[in-house]
Amino acid sequence: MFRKQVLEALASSPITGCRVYESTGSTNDIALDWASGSAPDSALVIADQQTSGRGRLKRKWHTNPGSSLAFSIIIRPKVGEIENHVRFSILAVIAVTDSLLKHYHLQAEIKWPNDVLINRKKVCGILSETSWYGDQIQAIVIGIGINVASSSVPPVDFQLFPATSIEDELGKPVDRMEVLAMVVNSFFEWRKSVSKPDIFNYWQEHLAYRGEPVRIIEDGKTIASGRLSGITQTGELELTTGNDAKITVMTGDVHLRPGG
Ligand code: BT5
Repeated sequence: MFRKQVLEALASSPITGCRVYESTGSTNDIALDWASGSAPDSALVIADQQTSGRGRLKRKWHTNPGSSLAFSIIIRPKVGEIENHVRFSILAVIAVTDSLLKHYHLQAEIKWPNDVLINRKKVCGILSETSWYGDQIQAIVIGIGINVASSSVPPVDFQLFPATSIEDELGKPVDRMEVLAMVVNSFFEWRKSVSKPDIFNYWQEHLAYRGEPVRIIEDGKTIASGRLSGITQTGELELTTGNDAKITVMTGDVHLRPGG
């Protein structure tokens, strides 16, 4: 049933190959393994349930059956994309945000670097991983987890940051497969702009907490604080500190939190 629904939803998308699981450990693990072999560019791995879904830095990602989307897109970057390979996770966060804004008119925002929030609660997380063959990129795997129905939201003690689902925010049922098709199609549309500044403009315009006080946490300690002023053209977060100095923060083991 799940397989049939997925294949129907993706029938007119640019997906070139698809592995569908009722339940698996992590779609990123399957995709990385497939990418080390014969996976074509634009292949996709999806599961109804993940038993060891992964977040960044060994954190866990919760995927309940029948209520979430958990999928990984495999990209074999072409000339012009290789030098911009780090931007593929930005394409994913934009694809999700844009779909929620345009189709459901939800106030979706991007929490740097690549979470999607609705009403300041996390609805989607992205885990991008690159596999290398020597110094050549073999593939980029972009894992996307989206909470669609209410039952996809993990228990409060599992949440690092308040979480929500599309249905909770919309107040009505949503077709999971419609969300899948929209996000996948949007991702491939945005892929055409991977080398253009448009993606940074979009990222910046939809950035959560812009102009507001934030703290940057690393290993549980505040390493920087200030007003969030934006994103640089290389994707670093820019803060303005109390004495009007600008500081930038690189993606890494850092967490953004509201508050002065
Ligand atoms: C992420 O990590 O947000 C990236 C999540 C990527 C998940 C996708 S699903 C398909 C693919 N296959 C995988 O195995 N992974 C990818 P991070 O920023 O580290 O956030 C992880 C934290 O979010 C956890 O420590 C929890 O506190 C919280 N969390 C876990 N599951 C959640 C959920 N369903 N909704 C909201 N928050 C969640």
